[in-house]
Amino acid sequence: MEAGELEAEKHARYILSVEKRKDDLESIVIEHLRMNGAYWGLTTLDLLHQLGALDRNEVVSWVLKCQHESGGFGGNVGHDAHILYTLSAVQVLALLDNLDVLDADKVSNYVTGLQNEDGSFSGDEWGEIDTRFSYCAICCLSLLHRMDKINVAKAVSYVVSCKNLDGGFGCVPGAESHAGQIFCCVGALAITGSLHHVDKDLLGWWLCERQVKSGGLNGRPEKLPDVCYSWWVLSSLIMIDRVHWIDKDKLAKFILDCQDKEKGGISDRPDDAVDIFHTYFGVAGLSLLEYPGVKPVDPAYALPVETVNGIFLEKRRVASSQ
Ligand code: GRG
Repeated sequence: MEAGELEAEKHARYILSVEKRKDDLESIVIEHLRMNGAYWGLTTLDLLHQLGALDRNEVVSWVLKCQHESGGFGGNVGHDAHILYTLSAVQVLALLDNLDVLDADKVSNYVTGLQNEDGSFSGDEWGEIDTRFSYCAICCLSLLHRMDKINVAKAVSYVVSCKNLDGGFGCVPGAESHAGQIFCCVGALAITGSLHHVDKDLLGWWLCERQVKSGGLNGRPEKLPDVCYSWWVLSSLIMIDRVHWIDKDKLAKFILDCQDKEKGGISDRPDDAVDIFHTYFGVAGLSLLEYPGVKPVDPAYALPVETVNGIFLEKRRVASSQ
């Protein structure tokens, strides 16, 4: 793979420009989920070795302004708390090596309060249940070293109850397998050391069938390919050790074909309009493909490997010095 084909600097400049152009359509469209946008944008910058361009203190103080008394975070200042934004806030602070600014017990109490009797998680106080929220809760608590605050056995058994006969997973028991939900379920099982519940050959087969002629991946049968599935499918294949079942060069080419080579940014499919979500998942997909010049990303935590190592190796160091 040729390092020169990825327009790394232009993508970094595009990410920084979305942040600056607050009145532009793209900024307005993501206004209510700015915390997710911050996670996508900052992780992209870091994977491209460009995080230095950013005022870290400004980001950390904005993240803290989005926190509620409950311990959860909103998508922006003054917006309601939700587990989706709470995970993004924790990920952003982890990325900036600033998790210490958080009261980890307060955040974990919010997450713990969202676990239901059957082990599932609600996204917020209104109660919608989805395996996305199981992943968010488990990932968040793991990064905060507070996994003991939930009933892990029940959380795992709920995720397993969403497994289908095709080996995939859906958002609730009986729901259709979808690559995004598969990432959430496999990620939750990987983080909790429960991957033995996955039929790796069966799921690996379903996932590698997501690759279409152009080299891109779709999220379920008969659907169009989309750059974001480079992340959802590939990370899952890596976690179950079946990534060699797809054509990696063809996928890398598909992602590179979705770049705006002039202005930067990556779109869902070639020649479509770019956005920050697809720019992140395109770059993260290339990272999973070990594309030259892109930092390695952890397939379960969706953070740079060096960030994840910093969090878990540091904990081991502190524990062994006590
Ligand atoms: C930390 C990476 C990370 C994620 C946090 C929110 C979340 C956990 C995961 C979301 C997983 C998910 C459901 C992804 C799919 C997103 C998507 C493109 C959905 C589109 O669905 P359809 O049905 O599209 O509109 P298709 O491609 O099926 O036509």
